Amino acid sequence: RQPKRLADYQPPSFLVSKTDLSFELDPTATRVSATLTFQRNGAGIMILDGQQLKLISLRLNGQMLTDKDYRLTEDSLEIVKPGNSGVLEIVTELNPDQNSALEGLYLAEGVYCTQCEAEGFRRITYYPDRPDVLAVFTTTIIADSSQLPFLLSNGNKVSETLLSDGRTAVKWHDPFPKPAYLFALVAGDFDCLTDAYVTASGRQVSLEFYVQKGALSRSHFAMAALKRAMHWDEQRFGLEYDLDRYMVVAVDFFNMGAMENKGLNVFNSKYVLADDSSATDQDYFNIESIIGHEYFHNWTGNRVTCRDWFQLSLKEGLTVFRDQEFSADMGSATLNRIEAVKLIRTAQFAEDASPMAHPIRPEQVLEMNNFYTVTVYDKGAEVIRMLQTILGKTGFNAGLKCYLDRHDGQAVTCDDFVQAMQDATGQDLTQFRRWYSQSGTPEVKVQEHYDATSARLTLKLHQHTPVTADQTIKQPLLMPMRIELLFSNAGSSMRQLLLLSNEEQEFQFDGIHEQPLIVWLEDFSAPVKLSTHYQPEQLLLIAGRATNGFARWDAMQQYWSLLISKAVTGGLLPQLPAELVSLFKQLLQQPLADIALTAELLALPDFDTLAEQYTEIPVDALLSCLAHLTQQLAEALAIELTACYQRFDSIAYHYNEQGVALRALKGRCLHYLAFTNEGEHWVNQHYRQADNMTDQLTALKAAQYAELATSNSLLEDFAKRYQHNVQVMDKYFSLVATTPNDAVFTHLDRLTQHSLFSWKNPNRVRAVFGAFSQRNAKQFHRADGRGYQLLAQIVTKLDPINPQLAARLLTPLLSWQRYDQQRQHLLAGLLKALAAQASLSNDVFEKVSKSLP
Ligand code: DPP
Ligand code: ZN
Repeated sequence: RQPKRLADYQPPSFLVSKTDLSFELDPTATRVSATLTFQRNGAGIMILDGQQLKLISLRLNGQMLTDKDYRLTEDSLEIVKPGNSGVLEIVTELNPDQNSALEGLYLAEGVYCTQCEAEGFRRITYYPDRPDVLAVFTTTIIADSSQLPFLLSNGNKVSETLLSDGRTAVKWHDPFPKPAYLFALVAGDFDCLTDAYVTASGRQVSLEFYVQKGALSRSHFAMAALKRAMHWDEQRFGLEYDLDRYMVVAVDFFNMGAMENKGLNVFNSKYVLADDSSATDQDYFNIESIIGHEYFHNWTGNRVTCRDWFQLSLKEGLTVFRDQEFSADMGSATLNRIEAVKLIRTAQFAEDASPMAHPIRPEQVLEMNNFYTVTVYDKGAEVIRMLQTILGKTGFNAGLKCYLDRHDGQAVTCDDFVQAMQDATGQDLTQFRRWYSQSGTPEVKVQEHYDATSARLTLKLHQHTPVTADQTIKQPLLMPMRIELLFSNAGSSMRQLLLLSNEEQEFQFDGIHEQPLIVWLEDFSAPVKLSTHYQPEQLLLIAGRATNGFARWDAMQQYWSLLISKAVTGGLLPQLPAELVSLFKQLLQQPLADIALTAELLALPDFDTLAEQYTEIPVDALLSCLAHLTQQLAEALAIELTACYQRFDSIAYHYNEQGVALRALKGRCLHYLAFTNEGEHWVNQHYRQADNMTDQLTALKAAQYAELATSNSLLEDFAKRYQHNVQVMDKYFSLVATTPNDAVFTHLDRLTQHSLFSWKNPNRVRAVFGAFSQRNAKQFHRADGRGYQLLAQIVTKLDPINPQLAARLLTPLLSWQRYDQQRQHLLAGLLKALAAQASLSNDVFEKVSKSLP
């Protein structure tokens, strides 16, 4: 198996200017006729990609080709003498019903659906399936419209014809040239919610949401979110929608969250369907942000796309950044930043430390699906954010405009993007480009020296990026460090942006008349691990005083990390310091104006965040420390927690910033109250009084974490109540999978027998086994290896069904070197056994083989 390398990129030898497709839909024998108008673009043979296709016929310029005119392999078709230009007609046959990988064209629950990114189009027809071949697509779908009333594809609908055999032919035309990965086809029966949007320049756009029958009322929020996103992109970046129609289809069988196909987004139903009784605040948040994300791709991804898949972050990092900015404007910017940083500090730092470490622009890929990662997406977004910090919002906006003007209609590289930023602002970004090629988490050490006689403050910074599995040589990066100097006179402070570029660098401030307390890395201005020399009291001061909300939360996180690491090193359980208790009392008695921030300040770091601070993760010690601290906080603050909980009357459910904040604060109190003597009472009451899904889940989770006796009966009640709503049942599945004791294994077994469970549905599998392996540290990381064994079995079972899903689930097993000897031994054994299996998919093979020495 040969990986592809970025360094080997060659422009395509042939381009396709026009792609005409015709689909005759049939569950087991769909016929696809593709007519490609091609031109030579350089030297080289004509090789088309194709997988799992049955070739029916092939014509070149009207002439039937015979087997001496072409060469067919497992995954390609070579045309021996194509000439310099011409028309190639390819007829293939496929079996959508058998397609459980959910790539290419598949049939699930009566709906035909495609997923072509990254390399799924080659499962539809033979084609130069690479993002730098852009063609104008015309698509005809032929089907029995009594069974499939909606036949959808990209662009504008050209015609609908009733054929003599009773079938219907619907023709679509997309005027914007696009790579094959943005192609989409959907056929099925849906309820359709329609609305309209008028763009800033007056273009009328019809908005259409296609959802499962009966779910119309659950699509209103997503529709409203789409309109907000369209408006926001006009306001913030001056970007308008460009077609007459914007369609979103929600399907339950989907590997990803959603897909930005031109004019026809396909969404995982999880990220469209919502109402107050079934969706949590988090669900609403996710829907708005993903609706925004896919919409924003229309410019950053579709109008300007990637030259090759190594450049994936060009569109994903940028679009995640855009959706984060959108979410920040729609709700609490501080809370958004906290959530984004948590993800970096958990999953992304873990990826950097794993055998799958890669730069945001990977250099070598066996299976592209393995590179839709937190590094490419979320660290990618952090890199874009740093550009904005360095260039300022105005400079950044100008850079984005230059990039889009310059490259509209093209397939380009990350370098092209940075060049546009540089040209628009005049800022030399040569060193900054290293963020694209260098993997790993930089570590920054800071030292402060204050000299009272000269009133001079000297800050000394040192950066170092440890080697990663993929790369041994690391260079210094250009990183923006936002800081604040706090002076003793409350309210007096000074904020600065430092640009660190050398391995070691000093910054001097004169006229500083007292030694300030320094808040480092406001807003997490660079995705690094920072080591400071704070005393615990200083961190509490920062938590109380820093101007930046994120920095206050971060100081609390550092405070706990410090306390816990001392305990872990000493082999003891941490004791609650008195000053912490009094700070928490104060917060509970007088929550800040920002209630949402208060709720975050009262939270302990999660297991994954703590874990990333250790080379060898002390699983058991961390889990005991967290449980112990929770118990201690509950005991020490029972009165204040109760008062705070009762102080805010529950208001009727509404998804808005204030409602989210209040539920979060009450939820945080309940989380601790569950550990008090009256835990059962509080949890039961919270559950019974809830008029919304957020509060119900908060109660269920609190009961489960505190291992209250009521937990099981509440869960049963919940399952009964929502047995007909599969999106909610996924939440139930996940809850059961996070049972913190031995019983979880029997439960998991039972869940896979549940009538709603299907190994072919990624949402179900993720709800059960994703939750178990990623959110049940206690059982997953059992020292006897039972959790690991189970996951390895599941991966083995899933690989032939859906390799993309199997490879994703496998991730937690890869980092075997991060654990103690016993766990290392167990994990390595399982990985070796996996590697020894015949016929592993490329997806699983790539990850397993990288993880073994
Ligand atoms: N699911 C992916 C995304 O929108 C596909 N590009 O980020
Ligand atoms: Zn995306």
